Amino acid sequence: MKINWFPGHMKKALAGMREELNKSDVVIYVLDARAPKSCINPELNKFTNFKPTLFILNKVDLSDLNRLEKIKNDFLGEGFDYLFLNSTQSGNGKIVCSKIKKLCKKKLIKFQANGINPTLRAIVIGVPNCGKSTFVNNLCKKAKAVTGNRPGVTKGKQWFKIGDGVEICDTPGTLYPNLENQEIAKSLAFIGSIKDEVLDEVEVAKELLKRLEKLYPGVVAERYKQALNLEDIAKVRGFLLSGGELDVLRSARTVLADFRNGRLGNLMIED
Ligand SMILES: Nc1nc2c(ncn2[C@@H]2O[C@H](COP(=O)(O)OP(=O)(O)OP(=O)(O)O)[C@@H](O)[C@H]2O)c(=O)[nH]1
Ligand SMILES: [Mg+2]
Repeated sequence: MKINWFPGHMKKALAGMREELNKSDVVIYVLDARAPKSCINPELNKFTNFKPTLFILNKVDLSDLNRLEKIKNDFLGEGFDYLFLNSTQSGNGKIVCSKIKKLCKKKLIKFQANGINPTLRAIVIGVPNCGKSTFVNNLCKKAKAVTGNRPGVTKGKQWFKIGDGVEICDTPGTLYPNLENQEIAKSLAFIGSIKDEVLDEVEVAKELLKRLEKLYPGVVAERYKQALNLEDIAKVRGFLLSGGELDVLRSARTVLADFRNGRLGNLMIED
């Protein structure tokens, strides 16, 4: 299985994003905390032109805090900062605005010296399905951007006032043009950033089982009554086709859904 999915609409979305990016003071880069590094475009700096960046390690409620703690400092430095968030919960506005202001301190000081309180603009970017629109909605308090548990929900860019002198822009999810590193491509498939329709779900689920066994031995066996592969999962769950054959596609979909919905526990599936 070779994953390389970069549909034409994403090329258009990336070009459109560049315009909004130029208008922005800061980038809010939403990452799925179950595979945060895989979510980062390797050409990020070229793309953002070194704009201050706030990394949102989103979906922490589904991830492994022990492992996140070990890598969190990689998201901290000159011109960048991070936050761990569960965007489905409200009450993140204050901390997000204060981090944005900290990252834009130079601009704020310059304007405030002239008696002006400038509006700070933040563009929200990230791979499909990482929770950008949910994050934006949470900050707007009212649901404004459309969300859904599949990639490609947001089609166009939208600016929202989130109060306190900050405006943010939701954008459609984008992948990078060339997913050369297949381990990264697989991680993106596991977290649902690449449409299942263009993937071989059985192959993706087999790879996920392998990755889970390596990083969290015992988790799969515990969930599926000691079964470790799709055939055995079909047996223990009684997934049979009308001719009596094992329905491995149903096992694959079950494994993917269980992982994505947190039923296998709090996991970070990046190496
Ligand atoms: N558990 C959990 N689920 C989340 C969180 N943030 C978002 N989600 C869920 O993730 C799914 C995708 O959320 P969206 O906000 O539509 O993601 P998006 O990044 O805007 O997706 P695209 O517009 O397709 O790029 C939805 O089912 C959300 O409810 C979070 O912090 N925790
Ligand atoms: Mg969206």
